[in-house]
Amino acid sequence: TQGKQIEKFSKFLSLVLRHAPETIGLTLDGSGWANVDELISLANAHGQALSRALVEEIVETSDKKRFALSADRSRIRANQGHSVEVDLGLEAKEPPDILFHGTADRFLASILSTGVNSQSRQHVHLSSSVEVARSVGARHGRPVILVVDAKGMQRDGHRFHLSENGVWLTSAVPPRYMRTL
Ligand code: HQG
Repeated sequence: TQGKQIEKFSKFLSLVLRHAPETIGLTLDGSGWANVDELISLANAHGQALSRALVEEIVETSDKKRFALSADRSRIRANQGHSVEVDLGLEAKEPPDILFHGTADRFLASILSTGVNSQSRQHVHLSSSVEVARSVGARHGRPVILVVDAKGMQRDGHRFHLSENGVWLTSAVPPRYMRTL
């Protein structure tokens, strides 16, 4: 179905725009942008029937607004979630007093001892909503919600950024700033 196609190509875009552009020979610029025409022709050359119409539809319909087009629509990038090193150019921003991180119960002991680390990604992902945090955690197993003292972290010099699609990003959350919900 149409929806399944969109989901398949959305995952493909996440792969090449966040993690492994080299799988199709794509290069991202320092801010994470790829040329849309180049992306489409490289995808086509690698057996992916991506088209301009599909790209535009994915950008517009993505539930999480994962991708953004440049103003002239010639370039595309992922709004967050990168493991490749890019500078999204996000300003530091004052976070709400508390933020939430959703994880799986099997990670809890490790997180409580070493903190939330960004693992393969550039940042730890935090949410202002418990529901969103729960669904992020559920991707990994039985969800557990951590309440993060974002205000305290900021006071102590940790920096926060808000992605274009509403995800709060920071480098790491040390154990002393968190408790389970
Ligand atoms: C865990 C989705 C053990 C961490 C979502 C998480 C998000 C530790 C996992 C975005 C740990 C990494 C990111 C430690 C962290 N010991 N486990 N010390 N520190 N972890 O996928 O936050 O749908 O890289 O809790 O909406 O789950 O892809 O991060 O469970 O915004 O657009 O290690 O991905 O967006 O997992 O998800 P991930 P995440 P998309």
